[in-house]
Amino acid sequence: MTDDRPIHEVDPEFTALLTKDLQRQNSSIHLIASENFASQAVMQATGSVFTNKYAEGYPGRRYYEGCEFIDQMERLAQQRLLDLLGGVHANVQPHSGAQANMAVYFGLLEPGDKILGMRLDQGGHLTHGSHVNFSGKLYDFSSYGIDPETERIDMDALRAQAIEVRPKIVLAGYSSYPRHLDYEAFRSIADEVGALLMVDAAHFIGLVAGKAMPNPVDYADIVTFTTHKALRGARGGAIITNDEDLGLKIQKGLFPDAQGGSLYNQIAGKAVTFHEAAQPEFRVYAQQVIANAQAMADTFLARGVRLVTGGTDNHLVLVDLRSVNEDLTGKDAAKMLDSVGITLNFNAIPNDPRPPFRASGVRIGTPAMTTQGMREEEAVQTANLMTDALEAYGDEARLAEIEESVRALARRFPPYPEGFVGYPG
Ligand code: DSN
Repeated sequence: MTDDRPIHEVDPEFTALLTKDLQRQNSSIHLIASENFASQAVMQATGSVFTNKYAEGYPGRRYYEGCEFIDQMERLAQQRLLDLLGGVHANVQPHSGAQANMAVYFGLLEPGDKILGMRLDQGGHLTHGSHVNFSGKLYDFSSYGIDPETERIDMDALRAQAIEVRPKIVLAGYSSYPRHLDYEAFRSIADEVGALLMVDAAHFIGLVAGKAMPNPVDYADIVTFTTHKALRGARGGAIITNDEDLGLKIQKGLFPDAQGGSLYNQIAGKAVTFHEAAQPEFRVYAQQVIANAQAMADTFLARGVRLVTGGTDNHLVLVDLRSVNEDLTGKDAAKMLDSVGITLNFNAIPNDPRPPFRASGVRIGTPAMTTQGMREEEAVQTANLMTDALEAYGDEARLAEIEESVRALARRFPPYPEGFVGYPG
């Protein structure tokens, strides 16, 4: 028999930390662009008995017995994902977005092959060829950035670069670029140089699922993403391909090349995530995420704060802090904002004169605050409070006043007012 006592009886030391983080989540305004709050149902699935099973392999072809229901559950997750986003082949096993990207590279390329992706410090991602990451160490990445004037991806320059480099994969996608991607141009560039088009949609796939953004599955050969950002689900990754053969190669790139046994509790959570994202309410949510980002952007601009690209089309706003205080680094600003109840991360701005660990910007994302229940009115309030705090940097008395207002606002919008399933808080 398993121990069926509640967690606070079994492990009070752990439970004290859990309680503190629940309180932290319930008492702040959350603006980390890659975070969200999973539902009770998703957490029930991730905390379920599916955590107990080994099932290496894929449905119908396992290295362990006892996989009858795991197979059905994984197939359910795959089918729900294809129904939600389109495509031909779905893989729901990646532990993370990084593992999803690794599986694509492992499955389709040889070490040393060429990929063209967006530079990390211009808005890309670690796994898009950063020299500190396996991607940059194993593959021959060339990087594109944004035009210094427009701060947008210059598709003509990208085309010229692709013609020169002749990569096997053209990789689109970002972790801090606040604008739509021109999928038609990406597609035609990939076709022109005989490359596959891969889109890493981790940040925005939830907005695609909610029909608030164009769908990269309509254009790309391969789409990778995470399931816990704007998609608001269980933590993990997934891959969709538009070709069965590509899907099978990538499937092998994941298992056995990159991963062993998958996290079946997380795959269970993904199955529930895809179900939730298919509901009409999720469309309302996705629209609201973008409306909130635009309301925040407009407020910052009205207060004289410079934003990279001058605004946003998606869930992201990238603030150039130098327009508020020339001496304030991203790191110091993020720490101060967290102390007054606004949680976000510092971020390099394009061509940042500061090193990445100090940076000159902060990145704002609206998926989590929208799940908290905030709408445009609160987004405007939040942007004003944030600007007040940045302007008051160093003035502790004023910051204490601002914190009171932030906490009062946050208290009206706790993500888990009743605690969460199996643990009342
Ligand atoms: N670490 C994620 C982000 O914050 O954008 C991407 O993997």
